[in-house]
Amino acid sequence: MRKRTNGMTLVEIAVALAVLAILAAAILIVFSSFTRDTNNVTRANDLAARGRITLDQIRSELQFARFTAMPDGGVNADHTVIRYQRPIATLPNGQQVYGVLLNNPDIPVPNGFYELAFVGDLILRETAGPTPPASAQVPAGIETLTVDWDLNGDGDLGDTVIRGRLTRHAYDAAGIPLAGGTAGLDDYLALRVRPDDLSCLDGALEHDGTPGAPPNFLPLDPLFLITDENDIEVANTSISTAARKVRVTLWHVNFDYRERALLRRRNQQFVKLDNPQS
Ligand SMILES: [Ca+2]
Ligand SMILES: [Ca+2]
Repeated sequence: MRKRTNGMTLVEIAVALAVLAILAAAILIVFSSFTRDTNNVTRANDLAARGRITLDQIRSELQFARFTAMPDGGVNADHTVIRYQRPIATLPNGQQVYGVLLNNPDIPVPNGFYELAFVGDLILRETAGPTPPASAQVPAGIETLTVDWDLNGDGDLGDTVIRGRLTRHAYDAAGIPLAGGTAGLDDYLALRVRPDDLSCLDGALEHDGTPGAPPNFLPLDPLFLITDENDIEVANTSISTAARKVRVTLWHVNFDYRERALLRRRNQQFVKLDNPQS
């Protein structure tokens, strides 16, 4: 019988190498899927953090806001724009003057007003999703990305989501935009085209569960909602002393690493109005 040497045969080495290669590949696969998952978690956390920062900014913006004593103060029809004034000076008799304060240097513009407005920059459309009409919130000519996967996780391909940004604009008393009065607040925001009214955008972005037609869609989840003490909506036509808070709901979105899913995060806050509405 041939005596076995202490070393490994060529075949044994080949087998060992093959096993090592398989192990390395397996580790790589596990690691890369772990990295992707971590990547998605990071992206989702970034969205939530973005929401908290923007809510803080909006709170300091709206805390002293007043909607009355100006034309069309309050929110627009689909709650994507909020128009308000802020106190800019106090008269000798103690009365507050409302309007706009332009920064750097501080230039008071009595009776001017601000708007926080959502404006879309990308239409994200599922294959059977509606095409919204052009509007102030969905400017004509912005890109449309049609996808054959479910953006909002409700099991159908019939939804359209508008991704966009939130910008603050300042106007003089006549409604003319003020130079230097525009400031970007946030981007990667998203609102869904309302199935019952394609010219309206709404934050009802999650799992509407309704492949069917309106009126069976999610309860409305608007961007800005003016409410009373009990969190009940105060309609624009009757903004008065009853208005106590602004409910702000932000949806942020980003693609996941495979670009086959939309990561979505919702942040909401009630901003208490410190100044009484008159
Ligand atoms: Ca869908
Ligand atoms: Ca749907």
